[in-house]
Amino acid sequence: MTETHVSADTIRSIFSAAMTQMYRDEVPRYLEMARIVGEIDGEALARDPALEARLRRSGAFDLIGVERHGAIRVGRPEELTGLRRLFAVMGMYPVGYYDLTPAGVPVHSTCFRPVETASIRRCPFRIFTSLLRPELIEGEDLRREAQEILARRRIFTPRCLHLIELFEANGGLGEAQAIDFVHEALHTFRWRGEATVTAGVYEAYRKAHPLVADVVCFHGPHINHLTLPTLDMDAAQAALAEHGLDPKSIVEGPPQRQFPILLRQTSFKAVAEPVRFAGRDDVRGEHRARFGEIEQRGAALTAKGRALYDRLLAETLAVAPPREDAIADYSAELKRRFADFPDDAATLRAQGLAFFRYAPGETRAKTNAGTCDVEALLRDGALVAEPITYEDFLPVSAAGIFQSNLGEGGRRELSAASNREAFEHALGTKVADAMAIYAHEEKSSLERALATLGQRSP
Ligand code: OOG
Ligand code: NI
Repeated sequence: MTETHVSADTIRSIFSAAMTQMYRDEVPRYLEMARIVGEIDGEALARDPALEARLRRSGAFDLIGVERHGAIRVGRPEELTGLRRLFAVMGMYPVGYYDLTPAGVPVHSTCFRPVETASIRRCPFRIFTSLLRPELIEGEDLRREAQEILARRRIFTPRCLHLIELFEANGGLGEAQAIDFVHEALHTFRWRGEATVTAGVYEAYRKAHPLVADVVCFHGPHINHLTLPTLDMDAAQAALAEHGLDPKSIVEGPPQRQFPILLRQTSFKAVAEPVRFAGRDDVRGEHRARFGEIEQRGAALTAKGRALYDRLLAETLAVAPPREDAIADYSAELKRRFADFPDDAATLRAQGLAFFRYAPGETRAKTNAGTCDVEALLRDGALVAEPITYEDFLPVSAAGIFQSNLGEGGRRELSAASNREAFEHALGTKVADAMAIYAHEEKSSLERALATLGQRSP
């Protein structure tokens, strides 16, 4: 990057703001959700006078009411490669591989996101991106036709491709180019209310799987939801229902806790939007794909912590699956099972269940050159440990979000092995390992803090 280049963080911020504006215009119910969540957050801040100071310390205060993520779905490997190049302009890189087939959704996914802590603090916006696995479409004719339909579309404007090439050649974009780029990139994610196929073809794919219809029958990967953070997930969930926004019936993820872990999320179900189908007879219909979501993030878990989380959730789902007529049982069982998950920072750290970021504390270390007792430094307040926020997604939760928004018939029995190699081949690179990113952040923050304190690492 040179002096005249705009930073990737800045381009991502402009993009995220523009995307938000576009989605709030396109989906009025999303705007209504934002208003409701704003009220809930205001109440949470008023109720707990210490909350603001805590949020300011972690940098989260300035990001209240700022969109955290969105999601798209693409159909062809070349489209995924193109998205990788497009998101790189904005400092968003693929982290994690998610196989959604066990949940009956014929896609696999990654998340394009900023990776450096400072970048996440400036603008945390990320895009959950799914690639259709056409081999899982039932029926040979439908499968072949889907690939033919997808092969005909172009999801990037020529100007967008040109600006991506400029970025790649020069290592950055100038100010006017950056603004032009965001404008062009938005076209890729815009909803056009216009199918590329006839009503009959659309109906055939919808019957095969509503997600396949959403990917195959339109001009490109329209943004299918945006996600706001909330300070009080349970109150927000209740408020969405009270205001008639039709939220999904359960909050995905862990139960409400003193010490938040991973990710809690809920969404309102997709709205029906008018569609004009291709063909001479100007047939109109509707399509349900677009919704709104809220999330609340807690600490990233180590492999050991994650294994405990996965086990407790699997046990809950086995005993009390969240059926529409048994939601209370599910919630009670979840709470009961998660009593086994330590709920305070000290225990989570001592047992190696969560990742922490270390920094020098307020009190000076009792200099004791040569020895380096992290526990003693923490006890003395010379060193402090704050949880590292989880910045990724959870496959079981993502499956729940997909399902509740595909309407009827969103679940199929799919017996397919996950295929990370094929995904990475389509992407044109390997996905980064989220766990390694958190582990590195923990280790390097400790080394930096100890160096500042004049202590050698253990
Ligand atoms: C993506 C669903 C996954 C989340 O927050 O877990 C997701 C989709 O519906 O395309 O966004
Ligand atoms: Ni989402």
